[in-house]
Amino acid sequence: MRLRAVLIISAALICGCVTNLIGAGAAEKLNVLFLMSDDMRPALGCYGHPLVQSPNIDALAQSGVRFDRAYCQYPLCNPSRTSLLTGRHPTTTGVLDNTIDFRAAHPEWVSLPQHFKNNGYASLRCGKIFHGGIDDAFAWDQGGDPPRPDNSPRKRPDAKQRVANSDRFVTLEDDGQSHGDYNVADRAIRYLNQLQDRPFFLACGFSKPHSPPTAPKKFLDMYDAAKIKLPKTFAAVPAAPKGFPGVSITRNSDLFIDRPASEEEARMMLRAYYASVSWTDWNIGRVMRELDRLKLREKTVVVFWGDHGYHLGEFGKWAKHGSLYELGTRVPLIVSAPMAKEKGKTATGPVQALDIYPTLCELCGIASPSGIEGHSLLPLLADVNSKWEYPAYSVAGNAANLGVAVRTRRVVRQYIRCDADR
Ligand SMILES: [Ca+2]
Repeated sequence: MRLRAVLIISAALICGCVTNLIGAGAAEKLNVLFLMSDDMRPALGCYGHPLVQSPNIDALAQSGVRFDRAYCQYPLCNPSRTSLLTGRHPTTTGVLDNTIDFRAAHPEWVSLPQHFKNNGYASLRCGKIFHGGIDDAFAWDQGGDPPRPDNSPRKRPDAKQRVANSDRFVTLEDDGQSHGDYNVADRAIRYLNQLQDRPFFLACGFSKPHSPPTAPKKFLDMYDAAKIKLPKTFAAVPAAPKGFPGVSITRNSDLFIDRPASEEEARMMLRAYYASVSWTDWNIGRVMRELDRLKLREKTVVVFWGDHGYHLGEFGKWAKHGSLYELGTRVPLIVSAPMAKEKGKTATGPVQALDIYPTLCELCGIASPSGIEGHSLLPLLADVNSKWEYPAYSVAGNAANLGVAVRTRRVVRQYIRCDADR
């Protein structure tokens, strides 16, 4: 009975929100600019980080709603992205690692960019949106990979190459023009200039700060390794905190693979990660300035999202694989919608990455396809203090051994204690 009452209230709020948010009788379709970053935890100025410089993402937060407790549904690229882009939990998609293409088992599902394409939008991809090598070929008008013949599982990355990339960071010349992420922003800018006559869904995915963290020298120079504090729970090798099962902290598979990290090395890696975050922010700024220059901002919903959390030495762990802790699952999420009443506000209730699918549909006046498991965030965009009773679920592991984390409003204290950035 209580659940029913909540649903009725939510429905009423949603109906009011659409009118209030995008204006009654708005004839013009809103565009979507979906900005993604790979392996960026909320180490950002607007999330209260004391060191990291992220002026462009901070400005975006000022123009919209920052979700302080947003969670990915699985702390790994492919399962997390597949969940968001299909609007379904990983336990529904069955995609629990980086090799599986959801299309193999579910050719009838409609992915988020495909849905916008089907509804008259120009659907454009630049950079990493689906996981590398597993693109949804029919979702895009431009920028997609060619169709794969059989949706077969993707080959696992070469283990030797992974180890070779471990424990190092890459310094670029000038503004980083030689790197793919610079070109991702360039391509997004080109698309924006081509898209004057149709509504667009432009997905722009940066590959950094994924390992190896990479940035031009001037971004590294923004941070002094000697001033970077290691987390209180720093350890040289992965070890579960007292009272938690050993399986809750798995071995490192991106950085410091199978070897201890010294405190000096850890500080240097933190510096490189922060620099890589700042360079990603700078590339995002390039795209946002072009959106403004073309006077498209008032017609465009902008979302910024990171695909999962990231350990930076907490509990001796680096990166994300297998971590259901706050550090592994909490992500940056900002939604900036034109005409939204709430600007520069923070929503504190737990929300899920898979809520983005129905949110974008509703903001753009498109019905969500059947089977979508998230909830539109429109009530929170209209009033960040709206009643929001949905929990956030995250899973890790495989079908035989699946760990589950559930977040509700009641675990706020626990989450603050776990976050070493605060
Ligand atoms: Ca990732």
